[in-house]
Amino acid sequence: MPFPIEDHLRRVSKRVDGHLRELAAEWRRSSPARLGDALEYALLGGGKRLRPALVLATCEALSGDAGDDGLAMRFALALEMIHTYSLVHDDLPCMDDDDLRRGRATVHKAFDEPTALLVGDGLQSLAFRHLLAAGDARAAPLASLLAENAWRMVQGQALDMDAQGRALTESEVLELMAGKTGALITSAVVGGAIAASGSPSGLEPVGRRLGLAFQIADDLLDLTGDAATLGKRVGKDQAAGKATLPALVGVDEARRRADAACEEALAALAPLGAPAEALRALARFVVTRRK
Ligand code: GRG
Repeated sequence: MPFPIEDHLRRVSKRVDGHLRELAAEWRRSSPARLGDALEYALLGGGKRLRPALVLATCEALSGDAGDDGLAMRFALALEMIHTYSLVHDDLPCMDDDDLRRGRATVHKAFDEPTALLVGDGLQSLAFRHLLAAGDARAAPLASLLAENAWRMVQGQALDMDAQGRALTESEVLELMAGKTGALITSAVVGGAIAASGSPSGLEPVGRRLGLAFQIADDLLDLTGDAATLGKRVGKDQAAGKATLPALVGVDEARRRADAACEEALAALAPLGAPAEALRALARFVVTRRK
């Protein structure tokens, strides 16, 4: 029987949303009202919660504690806060200038630009504060992992901005993708492993393959998906002349590479057996998703 990935993601989202709702309520009590409202709006605006799901499934695959009170959940929430900050900042007029995210107004449209900037800044601090409050020796290596990969994401974004209006080579595009999107996806898998066993457990290449597959799938959705399902504008990479893998090698070859990256990840996960079932289903979801 196929793994019920949609149900699984719904269950993870419900757990993650519950924790984020509680945290947002706590921050609202101690923040200026507009900032508190905007933090809550940004964090609870839907989203697939794919990164938290990857953290928890990796932890489970290695027989770690993926429960609500465990370190893996704490890391999953911190990672989702960093991901949310990156989306809020990326949507700003000085970056991608988007009005729509997760099917509703972006934070700077629903509030204002300075508030959106502060939401992103605040989420960076709050992510590390939440993770380091764990009182667990593994929180420090997890914080280092998150800091390193959030920095790699910023570098990837800078490469993307430098590339506007100029042709990139394939290796430059791959480097950009590995930073902008791959870094946080890789940290989800590695973080889940560290929370479970104290070490990356050889799963970093799996994270990198999934990061690559995710970004190619995202670029393909931008070309072939529809705005109503995706909850964001489509066709904007092409309109902006952005260097993406599908633009460089064509849609069919890009699809083939995403599938190959997914297959490589699945092969590496095969020895983990039944406990890695959810993680393997998430790997497949990365390339089959419609949003
Ligand atoms: C501003 C420092 C800084 C970085 C921005 C996130 C990012 C880097 C750029 C966003 C542009 C973009 C759409 C990249 C493609 C990959 C990506 C991060 C897609 C959104 O992630 P999903 O699909 O989003 O997991 P949800 O809404 O489901 O959480």
